Order: sequence, then C-alpha cells, then structure tokens
Amino acid sequence: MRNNLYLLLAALAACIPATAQSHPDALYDEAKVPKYTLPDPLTLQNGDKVKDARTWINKRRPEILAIYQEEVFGRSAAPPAKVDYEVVSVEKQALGGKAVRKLITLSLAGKKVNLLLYLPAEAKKPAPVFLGLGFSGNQTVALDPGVPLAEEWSIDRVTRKLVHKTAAEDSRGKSTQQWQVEKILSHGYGLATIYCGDIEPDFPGALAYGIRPLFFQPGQTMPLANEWGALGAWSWGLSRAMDYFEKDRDVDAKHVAVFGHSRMGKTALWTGAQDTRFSIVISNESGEGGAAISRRDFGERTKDLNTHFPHWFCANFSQYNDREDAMPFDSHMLLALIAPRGLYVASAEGDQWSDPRGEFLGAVNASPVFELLGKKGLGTDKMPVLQQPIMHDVAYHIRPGKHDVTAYDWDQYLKFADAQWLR
Ligand code: GTR
Repeated sequence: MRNNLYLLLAALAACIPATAQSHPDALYDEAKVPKYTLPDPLTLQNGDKVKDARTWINKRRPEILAIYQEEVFGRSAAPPAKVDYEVVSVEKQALGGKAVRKLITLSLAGKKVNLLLYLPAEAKKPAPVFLGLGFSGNQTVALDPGVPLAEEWSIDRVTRKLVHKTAAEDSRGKSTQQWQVEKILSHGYGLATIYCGDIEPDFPGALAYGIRPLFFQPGQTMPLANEWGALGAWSWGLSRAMDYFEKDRDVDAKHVAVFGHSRMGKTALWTGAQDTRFSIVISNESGEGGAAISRRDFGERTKDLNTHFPHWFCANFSQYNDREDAMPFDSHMLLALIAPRGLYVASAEGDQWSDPRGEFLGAVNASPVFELLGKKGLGTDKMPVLQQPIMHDVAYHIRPGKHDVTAYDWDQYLKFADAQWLR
C-alpha cells in the first residue's frame, strides 16, 4: 500500500512542470499583503539624498550594484581580456531566404558555448539584435534544419538523476512561439540565442558541468558565499555574446536588447544591471528575485527561491529567507540599475506565482531614477488593465494567459524597440 502511494506520488511529481513550483501556504490575496517600506533608491548609504545624475552614476549606482553582487547574485568572474570565438558557419539563405544564420562557438574560459544568430537577410546596415537564453537547445528556436542538435541536460523527475543526451530531432522548432523569429526579422532586427545549459545546466548539483569551477582558486570546491550562482554564470555568458557582437560587423552592438523569460528574465535583469552595453532590458514574468518586489508576501518568496533553486543565487542571499524586510535592497533597485536605458517589465494574469502587481510596483518604484536621468518613467502607480501597455522609457504590460512568452508579448517588445531605437 505504502509502495503504491509512493509510486502515485512519484508519478504526480513527474507531471508537475518545473516552472510551476508553488506551495500550499503561498499567499494570493491582495487584501492580506502586509504593509512594507521600501528602501529609497535615491538615498545614499550615508543618508544623503541623490539629487543629480552624477551622484547617481558615481555613487549610488555603484553602491546598489555592490549590494546585489555581495548579497543576491554574487560576484562574477572578471571579463576576459580577449573575446575567444569561432564563426563555425554562415548560411545566407536560412529560414526560406529571410535570414542570414550564423553559428558561433564562444569559448568561455575554454568551455564551448553555442551562439545561434539570425540576421535579416535584407539588412543594408548592421542590425540591432535581441539576445536571450533558452531553456533548451538552440534548435528549438526556429524550424531550421541547419542548426545542430544540442547536448541537453535535464533531471529525471523520478530518479532525480542528471540526464545528458543529444536533443531529439523532433525538438526542432518547439519554442518558435516563444521566440517569434520571423516577427523580429520583419522589424529589421536579429535574434541571438544560447542554450543556458551550455553555460551551466539548470539543476542543483550541476555546478561541476558549468563554467563556475573554471574560475576557482586552487583548492576551491564551492563558490564563496558572495560568489556567483548559476544566474550570475548565465549572465556572464550573455556578456560574452555581447563581446562577440562588438566584433561582428553585421551586428549593431549599440542596439542590443537582452531578453529573458522567468528565471532567464531574472538573468536578463542582472545582465543589464551589470553590463551597460545592453541598450534595452526585457523582463518577461521574471517574478521573485527578478522584477517583483520581494517584500510583498504574494506568490513566490525568497525562501522558495533559495529552497527550490539553491544554485541560482549566491549563498549570502538565503540570509533573507523570511526576512525580506531586512533587505537593504528590493527589486525596484535592481530595475533602477538599468536606467537610463530602456526597461520593459511584463506580467501575465495567470502567473500569480510571479506576482504581477509586485512586478508592476518594481517598475513604478524604479521610475524616479529614470526620471532623475531625464527619461520617462511609468508615470503612474495605477496598474493598467489587461493588454493596455504603458510604453515610456520604462514600459509595462500585463496580458491574459499563463506563464509563457507569446506573440502578443513580442509585438510589444518590438514596438518598444522601434520607439527606443528608431527615434
Ligand atoms: C519557477 C520559479 C520562478 C520562475 C520559474 C521559471 O519554478 O519558482 O522563480 O523563475 O520557475 O523560470 O519558469
């Protein structure tokens, strides 16, 4: 009987998608969210007010960045002195002649990472590019037989063992809805993707298969409490892709948007926060540890993150489990680090775990920093209704539907990019 119950539970666990972690005590009642006070992004640690752009750039921004490095994502390795890459192939007639497809191998401290780049075939000048990490191999991004099948990593839900295998042929094009390559190309932009697992597979215990150990000091076996987690490693990989873009004459490296969904949305925010070469940062339902205000007791919480995904953040971050009020930061400060560049935060109504209102309030409370730098913040603290985007230099929308990336989301990001890049 007990055995049967165990099998039933194991079978049920196998059916729960990794992206739908929740727990029975999670709060989803707005009326029950306790009051909280946010730290002021425009007050220096010594108590002085930040009244001008210079003080933000030279003093407050570095203070906040240091807090995030020390206590949240952890310190990353220094950038390499030189970009190490190889352009493996260039196909001028990809996607039925719509795209030039480049396959590039980036070498990250010796570890090979595959960068897939589609550029508009008709481009007369270097093209702006959207860059993002995928949850699975690059072959899932478009129905393009020329993209090699990735070596993918997953975890067997029943045995909890790491599975490493060449992706299945029928996985080609599985994520086209989430990437909308053709729409992106039709706006004259390119799309570049990397499989996150090339940089570090996404499981606790996968450390040894990623890039972080390549930077260990002699004798070191674990990152220190203030050293990067997997999100930091993924982010570092995105910056190396940017190093490559700066060398590719077909890419307009001054106009690169870093995009990410969910955990990759958290990663995109951290990438844009650290690396100011990205001109637009897009957070699609990044939720807790991303755009959502951590102090709000709604949906996922800091402790959930650190329990389910102990490999994502630095070890220091877990000191805030059940102690969000003690944080000398909150998500509005992470978002403020993007200023004065373009910031888009998006939510889905059916994704309450990510706390849509918390994501919106992150953008609201980051807006004063954008405004100090002469940009247009959200301009309201009233959450818009479904599918009524607010599109200033800080942008926000919420759409119906579940935790996902949809064509509607991409339509807004492309409109935002047009407004940011073509003005
Ligand atoms: C969930 C996690 C979220 C979010 C999501 C995803 O399980 O709780 O923070 O990142 O995964 O990446 O899809």
